[in-house]
Amino acid sequence: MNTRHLPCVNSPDPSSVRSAGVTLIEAVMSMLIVGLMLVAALNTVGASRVTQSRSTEQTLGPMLADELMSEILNQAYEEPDDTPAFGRESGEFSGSRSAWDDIDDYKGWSAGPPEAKDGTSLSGMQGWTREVQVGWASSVNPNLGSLTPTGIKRIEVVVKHNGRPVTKLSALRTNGWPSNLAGDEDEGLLELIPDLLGL
Ligand SMILES: [Ca+2]
Ligand SMILES: [Ca+2]
Repeated sequence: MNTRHLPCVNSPDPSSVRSAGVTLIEAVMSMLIVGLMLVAALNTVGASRVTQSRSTEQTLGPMLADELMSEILNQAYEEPDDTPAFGRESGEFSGSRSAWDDIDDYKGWSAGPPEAKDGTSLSGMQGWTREVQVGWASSVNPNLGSLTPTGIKRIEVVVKHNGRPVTKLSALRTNGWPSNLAGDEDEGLLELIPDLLGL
């Protein structure tokens, strides 16, 4: 009769088991620390990019608003060559501002990316949009709107970046000079109100 002897298996050394356990814990802890450091680094990079984007918006937003508002305020208060309409008159097309010659020609206009007066898109301005609203302002309280002509037009330019409003610039322009209101009489400009939105 053959007797088969099983190989003798020694029990693991308890000290080596403890050592392996400690090594595993150290590895896990190291991975956790590295992971936390990576998350912190990514958060820092993200915050830096947001700060950079906000800084760009604070610079370009007012510039774009100022440039367009200056153009509008340099137009006549009312259509000089045709029967005035509160909006664009005949022959003044929305594709180009070249023929626009009075303030309310800009009513409801918007372009993104922003355009020069001849309709040429401004380079490097992807993601930016300019919008204009023109309406009547109350002669009693110019902060309020009016559905009927009052002799005061409110112009509002809003600049958006990636769909988010970042700058609003408002101005009031008069035809004659209302004696009950203060402002720049020579220009017929009552007030110019800059507003950085969401910054
Ligand atoms: Ca016009
Ligand atoms: Ca007009």
